[in-house]
Amino acid sequence: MAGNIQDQVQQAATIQRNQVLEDFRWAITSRHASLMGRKEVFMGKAKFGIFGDGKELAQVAMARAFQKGDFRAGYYRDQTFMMALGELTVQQYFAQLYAHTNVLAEPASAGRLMNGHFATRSLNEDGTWKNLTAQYNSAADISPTAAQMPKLLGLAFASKLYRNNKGLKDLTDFSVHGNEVAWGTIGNASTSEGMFFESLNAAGVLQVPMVVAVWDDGFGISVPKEFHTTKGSISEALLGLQRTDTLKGFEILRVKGWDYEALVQAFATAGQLAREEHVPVLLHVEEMTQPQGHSTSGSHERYKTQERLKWEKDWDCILKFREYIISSGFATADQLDELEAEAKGEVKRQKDAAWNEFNGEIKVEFEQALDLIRATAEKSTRKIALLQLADDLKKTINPIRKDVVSTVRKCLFLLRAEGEEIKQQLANWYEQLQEKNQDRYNSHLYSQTEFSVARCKVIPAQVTEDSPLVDGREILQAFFDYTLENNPRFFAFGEDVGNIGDVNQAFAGLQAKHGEWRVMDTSIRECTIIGQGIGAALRGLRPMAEIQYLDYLLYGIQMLSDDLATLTYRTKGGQKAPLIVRTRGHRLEGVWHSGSPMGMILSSLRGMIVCVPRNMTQAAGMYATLLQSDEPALVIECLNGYRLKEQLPQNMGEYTVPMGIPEILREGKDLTVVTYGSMCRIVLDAAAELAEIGISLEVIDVQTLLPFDTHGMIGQSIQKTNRVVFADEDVPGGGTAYMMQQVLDHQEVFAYLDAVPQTIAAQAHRPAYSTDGDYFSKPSVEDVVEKVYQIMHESNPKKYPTL
Ligand SMILES: Cc1ncc(C[n+]2csc(CCOP(=O)(O)OP(=O)(O)O)c2C)c(N)n1
Repeated sequence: MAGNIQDQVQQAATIQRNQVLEDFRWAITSRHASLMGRKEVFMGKAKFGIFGDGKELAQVAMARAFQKGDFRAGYYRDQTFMMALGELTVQQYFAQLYAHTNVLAEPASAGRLMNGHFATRSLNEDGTWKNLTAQYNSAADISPTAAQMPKLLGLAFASKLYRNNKGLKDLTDFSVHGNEVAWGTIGNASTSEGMFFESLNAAGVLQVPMVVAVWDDGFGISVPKEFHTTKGSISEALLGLQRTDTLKGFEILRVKGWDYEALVQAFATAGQLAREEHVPVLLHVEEMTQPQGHSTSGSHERYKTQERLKWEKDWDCILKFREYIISSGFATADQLDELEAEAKGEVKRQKDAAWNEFNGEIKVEFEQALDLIRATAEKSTRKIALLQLADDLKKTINPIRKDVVSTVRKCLFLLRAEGEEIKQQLANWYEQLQEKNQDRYNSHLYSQTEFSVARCKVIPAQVTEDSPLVDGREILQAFFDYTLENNPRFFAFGEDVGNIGDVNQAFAGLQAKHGEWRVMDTSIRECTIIGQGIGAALRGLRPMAEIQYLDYLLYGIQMLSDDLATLTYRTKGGQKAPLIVRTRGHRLEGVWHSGSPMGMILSSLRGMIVCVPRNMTQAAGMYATLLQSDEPALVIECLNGYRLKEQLPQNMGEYTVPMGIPEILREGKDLTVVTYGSMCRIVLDAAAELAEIGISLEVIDVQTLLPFDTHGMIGQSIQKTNRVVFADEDVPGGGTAYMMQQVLDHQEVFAYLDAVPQTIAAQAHRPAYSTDGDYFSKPSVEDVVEKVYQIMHESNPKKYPTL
């Protein structure tokens, strides 16, 4: 079958002389960038290097098949591809190697990622989208092996939606009739990861335009491919995915990494098939090499045999390319030598320019610091010590910002007892520098544009006495119905979301009403459900990915943590993926359906919004806020809340719930209980019981854990009550510890506390089954009553005698 398709594209892939020489120029340019890059690391000018040598030829071929609007999701070997596309200059390549923090010098990550992590910028500075169909696009790389695969699926899936969902036809900045191909690259060893198989299976089911090129150099660092892959060959192992005349599946192609004509042919074939017919393609590129070994961390002579090392030299793709060019009569050896010399000179020139620009910025700060320290020393009683610090700094070879800042801080520490007039200049300079460094190293964890959740309009829910009482799930159903009607970019998908409208029926009837391209079922694959959402969101859509139960978020949390939560930060605002992940948890039944692993979530998802609505009215308002913003979010609905009655707001779909603003559910004066989610009802019940014996609880629902109480409302409450308890259903030291830390660190409450702040949490083990299991595992009304009473007893044992 592959043969027929290859014949069809023969015409398109006819090799031209100028094309060949252009490809040779990129291949050899990239090779010299790798060779010089390694030297820079060994000279101490960069910390670590990982390069694309040995993989050049396939990448120039891939670049030929790649079109505007297409997306790449790949890994650290792809420099040649990025250069050949014109999306990476050699100077930018070296700027990343040095960790240049200027986004103009290093547009992929502004120095935040180690070298070989590629990305194009999808956003203008103000956070608005660029026209993605007018540019070549690369998703922002991450280091975990195979983690590019789930979002690759989503990037390809977006084309499917753009082609089939008629409501998206006006979004011409994102797609031209779904013609865009998502191109993935992955090392042969990394195909052993579960997410690789999960992504491939999903792509085969969904029939999305995804081309996966496996760069096979026979090893994964030191481990040979026989240890990685069944039959030692990923294309052999995956033959069952091959489509047939009657069954849909993958097209599987094999090609040698040194065979230029075959590579051009194979990539053209793969691209055409994926683009026109939305057939996924696996392109196994074998017999690649790694001339300098895996990375600067070690040498491959340690684990490759002499024969293998010799083979790699003899079959080096650039050597073979030269032979091909000469034997085909496209150029002579002398002409190629000349081309190579030119390319090498250009790499050196751009490398030096990158270094001078990187180093030049630091040099300015370095000189300023030295001048200021010396000037300050002249006025100071600590003159000798200060001059010594300046001298030490001066002697540093290739000084970096850390050397400068660390010295200045030592100086300011020495100057602590000196008058303002002596240290002010240095201190002011340091303060300004720290602002710049904050922007260089610590900014953009969250959106800094007008699409940030902080800027969303707050519109209260309109509920009157006449508002009907309905099941919680119907509130959500009304919200989703409204949003599907009014926001064509919005779609929802997950296990059982489509036909039955999710296991709790918040989408019941909505697939029938709005169509199969808006409300969809997926197979059971949490990791790629997240990736599918990330990829679609990277292409301008507003996906809502459902994880059926919070306990199963673990399967998807790696993608959320490594990819989604870091996206804005690691591109310094160059890309966004406003994915909403919807799930449900906290309390129901047993070990895998009652979890509330908030500590895990809070530690791993900084960079995302985390909402914990206490009921479905709040949840719908939060979704409305999130859909106005461009921030990725996790919303955890209460598993036991879908059948509880709530009043249906009149302005459904329009009202919003602000992020980071707690709500006081009950006012009180003796003690503040800070909580969220299902625990709100328990704490309110406890408050009612305690009120009967004269203890007045103030109950605060934090509503969102990230961001957390941005206006300091909890601190204000503690100023009034002087006592506080943090309560949730996580293990001890999980979500409650986080809430306590946030309040103690940021709200200056210590002076107002009359009692030790305390926590109420679940047991450390997973919850036992059934109602009794729940009672003895999770916090109960009695637990809250007794804990609060104990605190009051300690304040006033006479009034509140021992229980
Ligand atoms: C999840 C994960 N595990 C381990 C690593 C460390 N690591 C980086 S590259 C690599 C080998 C990858 O080999 P392969 O996929 O064949 O790609 P190659 O480097 O040979 O191109 C390993 C183990 C990692 N980055 N991520």
